[in-house]
Amino acid sequence: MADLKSTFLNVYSVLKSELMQDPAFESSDDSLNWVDRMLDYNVPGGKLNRGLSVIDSYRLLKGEELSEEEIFLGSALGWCIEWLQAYFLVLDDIMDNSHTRRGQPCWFRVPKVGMIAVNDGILLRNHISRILKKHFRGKPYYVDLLDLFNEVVEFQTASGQMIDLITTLEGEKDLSKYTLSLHRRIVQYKTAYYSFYLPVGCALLMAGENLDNHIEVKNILVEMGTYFQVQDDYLDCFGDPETIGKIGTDIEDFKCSWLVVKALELSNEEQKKVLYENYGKPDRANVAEVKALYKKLDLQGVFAEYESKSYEKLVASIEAHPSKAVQAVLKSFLAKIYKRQK
Ligand code: GPP
Ligand code: MG
Ligand code: MG
Ligand code: MG
Repeated sequence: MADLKSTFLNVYSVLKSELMQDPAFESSDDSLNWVDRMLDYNVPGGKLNRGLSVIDSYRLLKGEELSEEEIFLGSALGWCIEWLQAYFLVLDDIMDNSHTRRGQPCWFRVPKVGMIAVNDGILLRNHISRILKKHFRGKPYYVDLLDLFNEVVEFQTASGQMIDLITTLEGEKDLSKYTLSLHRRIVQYKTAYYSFYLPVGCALLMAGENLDNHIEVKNILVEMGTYFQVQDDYLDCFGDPETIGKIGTDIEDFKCSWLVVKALELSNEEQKKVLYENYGKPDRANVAEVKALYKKLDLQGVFAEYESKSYEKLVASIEAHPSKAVQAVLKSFLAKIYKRQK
């Protein structure tokens, strides 16, 4: 595993230098330095789960060890997902007015970056197309790969992000709209497709599969992605910022988080009043009131219950799948996120 990770990291350096020598743009020293720094700051510093899982899944689907060429291609695709993640996070942090990410200031908060980060997001997105073109143009699954990245996943994520954002609009803030079904809709679209379906979809395409034949796999992965975003919502409030590398902003931002939905479900009239008066305000004191109520309602216990129930359900639907190779792919994903602290 450590070896796979170092191979994977080597591929990052290869892709980065290819992008910096892209003949479609005559770069200067200044632009090279900017791109170099921007990429190192935003692309490789995460857990790399999404990226590494492409190679893992590809190997499991193939049922034998991969050749060097296959490892390179699987890694390149894995990096495309990490690039996509970097693109989303750079922009998400601006939209969520966040402060830190992966243990450092959000890119737009770095001196002299500011709103150049918006253009960097666009560049990161374009890098993906450049990588795909350079390494996959000749493959029979190239068109399906482009379709998967562009039309399916990017469109769905941006649509999910849109609902996540418009529910928090000033003047339209309304806690009574925050239900489990709205939460589900948001997180499926903004997180599950790109974080869970995309890596496996890439591996399936590399293994020569037709994605239309794997709807059940997609459903299970979307379910897993939903569970993953519930964990993210939980960690936003109850996680250790040192460990998760970011400081939560969901309460201040009036987000339709799983925690506020559960709190609304469990509150009596008086407690609801506390939520209505304090949720979505920037002051520390308001945030503290909300957090105290979450603790009083034992949302930690409610989450622990949800976590084990989701796990059992996911294992049951994975074990119902006819292919042992697919089961192995899905189980390895689940093992990576079950009870995660970051
Ligand atoms: C995670 O939401 C969702 C994304 C990162 C998708 C962003 C999509 C765009 C089109 C920009 P989050 O805000 O809860 O994540 P975090 O807690 O990591 O900030
Ligand atoms: Mg967000
Ligand atoms: Mg965010
Ligand atoms: Mg979050």
